[in-house]
Amino acid sequence: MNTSFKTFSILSEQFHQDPYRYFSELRDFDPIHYEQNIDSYFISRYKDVRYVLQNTEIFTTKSLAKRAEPVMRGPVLSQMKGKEHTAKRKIVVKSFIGDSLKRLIPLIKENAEVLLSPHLSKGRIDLVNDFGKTFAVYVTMDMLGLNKKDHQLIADWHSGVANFITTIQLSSEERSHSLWCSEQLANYLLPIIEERRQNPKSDLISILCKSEYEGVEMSDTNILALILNVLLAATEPADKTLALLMYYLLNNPLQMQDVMEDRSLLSRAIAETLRFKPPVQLIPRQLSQDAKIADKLLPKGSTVFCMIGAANRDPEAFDNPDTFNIHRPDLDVKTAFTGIARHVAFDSGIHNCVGAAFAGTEIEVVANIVLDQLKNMKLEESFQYKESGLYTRGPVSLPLTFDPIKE
Ligand code: 2IO
Repeated sequence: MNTSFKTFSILSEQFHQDPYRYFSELRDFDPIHYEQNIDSYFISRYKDVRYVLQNTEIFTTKSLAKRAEPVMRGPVLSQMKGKEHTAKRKIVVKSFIGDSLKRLIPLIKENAEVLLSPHLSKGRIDLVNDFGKTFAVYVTMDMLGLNKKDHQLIADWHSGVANFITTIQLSSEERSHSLWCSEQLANYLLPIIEERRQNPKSDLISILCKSEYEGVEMSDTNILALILNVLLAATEPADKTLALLMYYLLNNPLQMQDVMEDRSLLSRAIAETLRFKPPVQLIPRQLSQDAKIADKLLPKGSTVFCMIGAANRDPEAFDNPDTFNIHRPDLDVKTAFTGIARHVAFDSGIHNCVGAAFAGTEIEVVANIVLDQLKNMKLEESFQYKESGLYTRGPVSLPLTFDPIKE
């Protein structure tokens, strides 16, 4: 890349095929990479990414007004500021930690078992398309208190909405499809919000309906936006994380053996997967004033994208960053699923992921079930591994073979 900097583009097919090939040169020679056709800067060094994420007054989340609000139909948590942000974040986060999280564990288990069982006699499963994607939707629907008979509808609408947020250059057809999906979700969810206002249960939609901000209940629009926010943020990265975890364990048989012998290592393996291959690769911010990043002056209003994958592979932050190593001493499993983690897969400022602890638990529960039930699990022989996505990124498929269980 060295010689062809001027023409290098993050939007090129080569970059999309394997962004990780370019990260070290980006960090070394072009750490604030300007992408002309979308008038945006791409930040790749760990210390610059941390600096941007931690200074939300300068590097604001206003970027989401265009990127998310049209399909979220209102403000999502990460767009909020000050008192409102603190209060509403507290309401949402409660559903993802402590007793609420404990109550979700049996549901996560049941979903994993129900969705795996039809495949057990076959000896083959595509962990992404036969399992992971539906599993992610099921778990999110349970936490929201939605009826899983509608999972296919929700999955299809969710993917249209996700596409809006995670596509860097959207065609006008894609845009209108995403807006249509968002409208279908609104039509589906608004009557449920009304119903939960009358008959609240213990699910997250009911909690949002009952909660008050500044002494009044939230409006339908605000509740809807938070539901869509959770639907997207809980669903989109889950199948990717599970597939990445299994792929890198299968590729590192000694580490797989360690995990099989001591399942308490699984949370280290998940944390290392999030460092090594974060499913959310980009976090956008917008400058509220002229500001310097690594001595480069960027004008007020600029859009910057923090490159999470590149930051997590920065040798300034991690030893041997390009090695997948669940035993790495610079991985602190106690903080790995919190906003103060060393890796930046969950953001690292006030907007850090509210679902981080939940995500760690969800993946640990489902991975344990997969490892227990798919005996002698291997990657299918002819399989060519491929990832896709610039914003959220994960394996396109993960066909596995295993010893079938006789019916
Ligand atoms: C929903 C991109 C999957 C979030 C987003 C518009 C805001 C926020 C994120 C993550 C992951 C999604 N941003 N979750 O990057 O809630």
